[in-house]
Amino acid sequence: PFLDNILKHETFRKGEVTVNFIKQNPDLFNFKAPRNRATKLVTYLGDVIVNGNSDVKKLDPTKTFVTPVVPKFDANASFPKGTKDLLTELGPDKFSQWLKNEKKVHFTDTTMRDAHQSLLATRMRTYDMLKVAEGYAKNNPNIFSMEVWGGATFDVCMRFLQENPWERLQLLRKSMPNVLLQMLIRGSNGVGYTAYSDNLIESFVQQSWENGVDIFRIFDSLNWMKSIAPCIEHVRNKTDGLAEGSICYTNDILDPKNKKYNLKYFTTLAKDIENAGAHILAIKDMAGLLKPYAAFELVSALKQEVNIPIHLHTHDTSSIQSATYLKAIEAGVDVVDVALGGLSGLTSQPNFNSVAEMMKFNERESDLNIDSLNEYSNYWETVREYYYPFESGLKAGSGEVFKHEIPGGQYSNLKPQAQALGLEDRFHEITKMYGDVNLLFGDIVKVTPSSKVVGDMAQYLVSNNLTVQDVLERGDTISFPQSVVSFFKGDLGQPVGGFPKDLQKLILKDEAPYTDRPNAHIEPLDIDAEYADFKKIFENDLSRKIDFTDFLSYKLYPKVFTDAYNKHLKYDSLINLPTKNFFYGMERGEEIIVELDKGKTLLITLDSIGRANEDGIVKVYFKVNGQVRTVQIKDES
Ligand code: 3PY
Ligand code: ZN
Repeated sequence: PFLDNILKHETFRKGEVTVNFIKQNPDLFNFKAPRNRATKLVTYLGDVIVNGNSDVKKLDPTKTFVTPVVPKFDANASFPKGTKDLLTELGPDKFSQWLKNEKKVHFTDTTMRDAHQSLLATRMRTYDMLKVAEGYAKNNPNIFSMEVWGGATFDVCMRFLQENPWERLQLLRKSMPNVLLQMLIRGSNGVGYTAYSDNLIESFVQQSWENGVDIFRIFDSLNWMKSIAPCIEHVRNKTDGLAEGSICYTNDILDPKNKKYNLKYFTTLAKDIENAGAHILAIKDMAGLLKPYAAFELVSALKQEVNIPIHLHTHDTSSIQSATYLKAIEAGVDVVDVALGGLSGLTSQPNFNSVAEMMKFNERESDLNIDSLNEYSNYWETVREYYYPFESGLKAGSGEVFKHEIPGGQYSNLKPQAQALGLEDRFHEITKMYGDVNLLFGDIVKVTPSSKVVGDMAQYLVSNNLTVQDVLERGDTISFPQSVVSFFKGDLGQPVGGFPKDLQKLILKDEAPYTDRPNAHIEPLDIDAEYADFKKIFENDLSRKIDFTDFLSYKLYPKVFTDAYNKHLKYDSLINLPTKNFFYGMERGEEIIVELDKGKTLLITLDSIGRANEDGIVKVYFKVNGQVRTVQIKDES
């Protein structure tokens, strides 16, 4: 590579080389390690063939897969105008007014974010999204927005899928330039589980916008305005995108015994969000607790109280949430969140295809191509099979959600977590305990990350055969999970009505709690200095260019980023590897095509797998574009 750099250097090519040429051109030393991507790719495949993908915990050897059918679209046609074009034309404030004045009901498609987060533990790969993104945006340009980023996807992308979340965003942006792209951001907790310094979140918001996000759905896991408002401000100050502030719905506004989370509470919070500068108000019903008649009351009241459009999000865990949409639409809600049929229902969003049918011939019907939506639903139904190890196992709607109030996204993760703790047969004890812990904590808003605290505590109590009563009676002798201690200290902010004081004492022991913003206890980031240090460590080894977005990934998830980086060094990018092969390797004789870059394609065949030698090394024989490649893999079994 050094010689290569010399030969390519402008001075050299002009024939102007002097004796000081090398000394004067330190950039000659900027070369990357040879990419050798094919070898790295077959090393990955060899690893999975011999040892399996460590993320796949249960394999069904009888499982067969059908190739998904990608609905047709014209690759050469230009993109029809959509909401993104309108935002560019109007700017965020006028766009918000436009939306409020629309008569028809609009739809956000969550298939590429919340749907798989809530059904498949967030494992959906960019590969499967990109197959349909362009066609979907061309065939269905009247969709209000595509939720494609944020929430748990950021973490899972790196942690389990060996992907770069920013690359996913950039690629989806390119494939869907006409439709608004939406993300979910946890206020001061960003896309993490704890508070970060304000300037880190500000930078994150700005980069998210620059890389493709248009709508920022902002919430706080305790509905704390002090965490929501700064994030709305970042969107207003640093982007030309839309700030969508959320009220997280919990409990039941129609329950006369519910004195805390009643209609007044939600309308006051909504007003605060509007006053903080939000362009859209979201009702974020993360657990699917907003029942139809309550939705009518809530949306009607909010329509009176606030002047910005209202966007409703729910999860269909109970299976009655399309009725909630019907009543919300009757009350004038502006946008609802839905997922394409194949990835809808249960802990995911209500079924887009069916809700679109529900609205047919109604005065608020939207201009949708339902036949096309059905084709895409079929695509996702087939793709979903690749992800079978990540299914939650929930087979039918559950009315119990109104008791335990577990968010959809958490529900699909709770079972594997219980399994990992050897508590699979006590799953319903955990869900019941979750409800008990919520009451013990004073009935809090439960959504990431506060929901994780409740989940951790519930699992802890069940696995140690403790009850809520035990906590109250002898909590001073119990050492609680770290997340619980941190929560009671104030690290996630302040819950509605404050912490139960006696319990807080039992849990914190001698530690003192605080009540101001967690960010006040975090030093602002010295971005320039830290970015420079980061580059020194990470810059030159990867085949791709490391940039500022990587720095943000690192600051949010230092260990996860570093692990993903090291895996990238070993395997290079796996983004173009088909999902079946990513999770399950290859079968003998199987041939696959992997497009490394535009126009650079590998035809890979698995010829044979040797036996482990006495050191446990297995030789795996591939053909890559006709040439034999052998990799040696350590059998870890
Ligand atoms: C997330 O924060 O990831 C959520 O989806 C919360 O509902
Ligand atoms: Zn959700």
